[in-house]
Amino acid sequence: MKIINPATEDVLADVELADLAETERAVERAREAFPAWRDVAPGDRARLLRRFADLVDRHADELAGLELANAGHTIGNARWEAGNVRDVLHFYAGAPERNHGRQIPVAGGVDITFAEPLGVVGVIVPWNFPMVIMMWGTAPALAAGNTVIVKPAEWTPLTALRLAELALEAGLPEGVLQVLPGAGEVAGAGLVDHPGVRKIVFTGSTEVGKLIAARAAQNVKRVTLELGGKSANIVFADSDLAQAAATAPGAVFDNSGQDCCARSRILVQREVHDEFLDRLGRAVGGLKVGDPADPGTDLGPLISAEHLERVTSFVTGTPRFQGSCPPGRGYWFPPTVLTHDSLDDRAFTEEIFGPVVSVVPFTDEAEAIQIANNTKYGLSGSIWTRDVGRALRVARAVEAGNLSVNSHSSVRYWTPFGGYKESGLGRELGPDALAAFTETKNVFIAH
Ligand code: TXE
Repeated sequence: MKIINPATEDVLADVELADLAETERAVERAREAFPAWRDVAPGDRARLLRRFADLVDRHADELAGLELANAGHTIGNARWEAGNVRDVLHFYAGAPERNHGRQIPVAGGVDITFAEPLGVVGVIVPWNFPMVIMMWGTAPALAAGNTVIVKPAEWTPLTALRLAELALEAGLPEGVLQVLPGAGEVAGAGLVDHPGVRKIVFTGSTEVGKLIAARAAQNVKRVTLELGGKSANIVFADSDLAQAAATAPGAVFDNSGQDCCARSRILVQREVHDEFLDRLGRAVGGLKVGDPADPGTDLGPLISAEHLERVTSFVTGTPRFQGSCPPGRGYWFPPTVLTHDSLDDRAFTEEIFGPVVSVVPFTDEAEAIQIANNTKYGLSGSIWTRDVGRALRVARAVEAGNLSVNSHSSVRYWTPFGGYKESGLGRELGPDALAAFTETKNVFIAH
């Protein structure tokens, strides 16, 4: 398959897609590599992961350049992402020696629990944050002693392929981490259906996530799902409005809105609604869309012509504000602000996954919570207020996995990340992610 630079439409590479037979061979290799990897001494496994992290660090510019070219990420974002991949590896490199079970008091013997690896784990990755999302699933899985097959998104396999090479260079044994470029319905579904794959970590659309959960259920395969979002950014009248308006664009337009955490519904208390909109309009007007390699660029292109068409289909009337974007080659879409007469508008209810944000008014706290929760999704959200009691009340009432108060920051590799409702199942990152890659075994020894 031709791999395209979304900013220029140039062909970057031609990558062969795995068929079902190749997928099965990858599973066989991962199964063969598993027993030896499981039995690597914890300290040695930790050292290998740290060496892998160091190589990522040494190749950070190269990896950032690949992500920039293949996914259209701005250079600032792509560098942050390479750093995140390194940090996630270092964080979970600390896990093998701490992945211990428990000894529970019983009569007549000793009772011990073990945290055992599952076996082969399939990590199915979307195109929006290719290397970061790959590593969120891969690092804890490897640290726990599993072998991993990564299925990158069709459009964006380049960083994943390079990371697999670096893993080998770091000394991870052959077969421990494989990257299998392929179509979702072939290689992806092949991993989901294969009884030898014991767990699937999937990030992508809610639609495909449901399909995967249903298919995985056929052999009671473990799944972690990170799916779509339509998160609320709730701005109360008592907030620092200048700060709320200045940061709102970044919270939805970062990565050109191709972010499952995008705060794509801004709910603003009525008395400050018009002032907020004015400020937001000015902030949006100042955003620069264009060459992702230019450090002054705020938004790069969308991932593909197909996705550009989908995003465009959501903007039917006249937007409240719209920025500009480059003409000519590349999949560009300008940052766009919508207001709505009806909260049933498709653009207000569905995940657009592009640089489009909706602004609607609310009257009081109860209405803000009601609108925020009136969605099948529940991934993230922000609350802007100076009243700490209100901040906590609203944070507890909003049905979402990752909330921030007077901030839009919701992703740290050492804190848990994941969604309520149809935004997902299970949590990634943080201290508990390892448990998602182990099976608890209980052994009783009579004496
Ligand atoms: O995702 P898919 P797409 C949302 C976003 C976007 C929409 C469609 O709204 O516009 O989904 O994106 C693999 N069995 N998100 O079509 O299809 C596929 O090859 C196994 C939100 O790209 O879900 C790819 O590797 N695997 C999101 C991965 O699943 C299958 C990120 C994701 O693709 C498969 C991406 C199958 N039957 C899109 N079908 C987020 N939450 O971050 C596809 N795949």
